[in-house]
Amino acid sequence: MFHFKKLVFLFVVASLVLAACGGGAAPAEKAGASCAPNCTYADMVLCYPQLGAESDWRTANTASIKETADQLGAKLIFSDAQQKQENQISAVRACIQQGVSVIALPPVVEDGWDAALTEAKNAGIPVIIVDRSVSADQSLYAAHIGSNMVLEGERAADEFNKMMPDGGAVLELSGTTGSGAAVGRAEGFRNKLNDNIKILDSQTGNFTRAEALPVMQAFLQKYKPGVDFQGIFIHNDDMGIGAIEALKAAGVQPGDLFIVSVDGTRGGFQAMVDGWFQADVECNPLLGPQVYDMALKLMNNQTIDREILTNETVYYPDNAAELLPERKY
Ligand code: GYE
Repeated sequence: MFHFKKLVFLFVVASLVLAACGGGAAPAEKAGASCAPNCTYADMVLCYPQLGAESDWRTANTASIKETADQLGAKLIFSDAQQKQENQISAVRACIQQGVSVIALPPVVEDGWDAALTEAKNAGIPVIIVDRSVSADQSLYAAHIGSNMVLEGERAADEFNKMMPDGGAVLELSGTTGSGAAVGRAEGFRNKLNDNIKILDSQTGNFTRAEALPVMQAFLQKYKPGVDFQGIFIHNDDMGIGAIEALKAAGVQPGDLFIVSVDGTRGGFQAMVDGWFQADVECNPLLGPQVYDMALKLMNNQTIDREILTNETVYYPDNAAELLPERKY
């Protein structure tokens, strides 16, 4: 009898200790939202701290997120960080304060997210990383939805390998320094580019037309097209359009250089129709439906895939004119 009482006492003490420890565990592991397992889109407040409005890709991404919220009847808290990480971090913190259901974060750069992601986790708000990746530990966010940027860079390299079998030199006009998109594309490009093709120079144009133009002008001051370099790998169509302006002004004709870009926007298709781009590697911005679908699953504590990669292809000039009118972005 005495032993039994002692055992019961020990059991109660042990349970209390366990309960206390459990209470200290990350609240993100609690079972979804309070409406779970029956949450609907009407219960959802989704936070989308957009990174900026730097390109046509981004404009299409924003439209997709907004339109999908309207279609599904979800509430959206949207902001534009103007390509500044500190603005994005403030927007994440404001959403945590407001107690949103889910944060879907397209990070401008890969590093520097640990504090904000930890705060969201401690507040029990799941975070979906959208579009570009983060370098933070996987335990700090629920999942990633976006493109395989390394594969995009590899696809661009394949095009140069086909067009320049005897080798030569190319320039690289790269995206925002430290962004998952630029890091991945640069890495993939170097993985696959034939040894006989040299990367003569690489500079960032921050994914914008306005910044790509002077970078291309500076390249043209230093290197002679067709002599010092035969091709340009451009990390997005907007920078491609900026670069074309500089090339035109320098008297370069469409087809004088091999140019491969990324995104597959209408502007990119037009550049193929006009003979400037020989290929455009697709990167699809229309991620709204997948983001909300996953957000609802997280609210309802359903299992999700940690990594959802978009299925993409490469577009060529031969049918660019035919496809252009159907392009959604
Ligand atoms: O390629 C570019 C945009 O992160 C995939 O960002 C995105 C890139 C896209 O500015 O146009």
